[in-house]
Amino acid sequence: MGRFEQYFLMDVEDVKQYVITKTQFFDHEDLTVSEIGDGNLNYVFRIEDHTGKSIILKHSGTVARISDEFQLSADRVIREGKLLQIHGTYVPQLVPEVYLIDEVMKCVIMEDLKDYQVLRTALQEGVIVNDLGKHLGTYLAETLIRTSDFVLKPKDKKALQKEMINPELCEISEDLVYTEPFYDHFNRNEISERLLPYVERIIYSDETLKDAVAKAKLKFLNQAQSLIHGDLHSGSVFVNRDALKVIDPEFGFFGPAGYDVGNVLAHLFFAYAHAKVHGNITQAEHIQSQIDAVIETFKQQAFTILENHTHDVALHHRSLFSSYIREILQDSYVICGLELIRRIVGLAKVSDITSLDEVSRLQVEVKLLLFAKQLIKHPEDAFVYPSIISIYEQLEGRAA
Ligand code: SR1
Ligand code: MG
Repeated sequence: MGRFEQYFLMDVEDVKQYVITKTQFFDHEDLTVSEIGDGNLNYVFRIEDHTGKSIILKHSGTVARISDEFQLSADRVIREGKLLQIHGTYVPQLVPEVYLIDEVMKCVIMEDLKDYQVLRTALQEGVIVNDLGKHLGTYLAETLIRTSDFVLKPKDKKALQKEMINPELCEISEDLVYTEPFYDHFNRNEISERLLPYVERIIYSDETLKDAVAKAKLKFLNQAQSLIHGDLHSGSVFVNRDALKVIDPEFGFFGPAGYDVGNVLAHLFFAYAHAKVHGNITQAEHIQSQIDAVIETFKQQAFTILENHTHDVALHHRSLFSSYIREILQDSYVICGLELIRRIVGLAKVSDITSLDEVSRLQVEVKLLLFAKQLIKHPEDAFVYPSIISIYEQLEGRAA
């Protein structure tokens, strides 16, 4: 049996040999390989030759990098590669090109986004990303509506659902997003001493909030609306001044469409709060306008796709299209609240918040918790304001 015909966890040297042995991307063997992954689960290698030509190889182990409490099948990277290809058929300009999927070695080779940077970093550095909201809104509308029952034929959708079933990674989200931030039953929450009394008052002791979270969790468990990305935070988005690519859909499965929209909104809120603390008003206004643009673009493009591509005459009703989009947005506001809370209370934080000084961090965390709670309990309120930011800003003075 050849060297790469049975799975093992590859290191930098193995990856170099793998690329030389199994692919023909490079004309020679003088390659530099570096591990550049900073995610919680996988390994990401950049392979480059002396001319600057490069590719990315993403590789899964059977244990998550963040903690060996998470034992996972290495097949997740295969699903991720396939999902990138599926979403790529709808929005080729918004995802990296996949060159190879190796089901044995559990790796995917894809386009290197060398000229891009992580959205979270870009927004913290004050970069103005042109059409950020428009690109994200397009990605959301195209991927979520085109994989819904309106556009996919029933048998095709069910076949894809079977292929994309993702119980292990769904369980991580079920626990880390919907349960632990509210009950801490695995003792994995990470809360500073200063924040703890607020979490106890605002989150742990609010039974009405937990009722609303229970309803949202049930939707995550049983609502197979669309083939979602499943982890669409600003570390899963690469940008330069004019373009955007979404990576890392390994948490993807057929779930509630609002899950992706809500994640995008939550992480733009983290960026907004970060910019405000640093007094970068231009950046805060840029982010606010992009939040509004995500929602507007999603609404408009979702409607256009529904109107032009709904195959089932029994579903082709404009009033249904409008109510369907509204329902997705309402779910998105709930998810936005859930994502804000889990990143403040639970495991897996975001640097927009952890990089702040202690006093500002506490103020922002409390304000975001109050905002998140309002979104979860009263998502319909978000339709009343011209911008969802108004709800957050109205909480000024109620924080810490
Ligand atoms: C155990 S993984 C922790 C988190 O990292 C991923 O990006 C997902 O958001 C997951 O919940
Ligand atoms: Mg990820």
